[in-house]
Amino acid sequence: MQRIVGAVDVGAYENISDIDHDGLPDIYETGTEIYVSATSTGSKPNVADSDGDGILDGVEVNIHGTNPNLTDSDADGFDDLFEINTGFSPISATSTPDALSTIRTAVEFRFNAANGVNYRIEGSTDLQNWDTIETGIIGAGGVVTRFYSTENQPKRYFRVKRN
Ligand SMILES: [Ca+2]
Ligand SMILES: [Ca+2]
Ligand SMILES: [Ca+2]
Ligand SMILES: [Ca+2]
Repeated sequence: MQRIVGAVDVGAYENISDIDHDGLPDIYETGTEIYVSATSTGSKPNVADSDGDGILDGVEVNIHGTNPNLTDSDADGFDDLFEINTGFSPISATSTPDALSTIRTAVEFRFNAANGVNYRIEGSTDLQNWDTIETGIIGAGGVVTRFYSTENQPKRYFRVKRN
């Protein structure tokens, strides 16, 4: 069979062992915990996510270019996965998530609670079905205030009941 010089010879990889199924051949995973190159990664051949940062060794090496032995490849104080998920570079210390802050409006829920009375707060998405959000609130003859984040929060209706 004629070989094509300069192209990936898929046939050569068909029988290469990847025990932990992380996308890196065992022979590339040297287990030294020191990354040298994509074919000498320092990662563990029997652990799919050597540094435990939530990204497979092969995905770190071949897709993100991050270090499979370090949770924070660029040492900027944020883990690789968090940087990737927030759109920052995990391999550039000048691209760092603490440059970003956001403002989000929360719900402030207030009710007047009588002295010594036990209240519970319920929430609903549809005004039909109500779930208990907090129970055992003992009134002190004044206003009770709660703040609820609106992030990933489908409940837009709140009410209070005496227990
Ligand atoms: Ca591995
Ligand atoms: Ca990893
Ligand atoms: Ca990593
Ligand atoms: Ca980082």
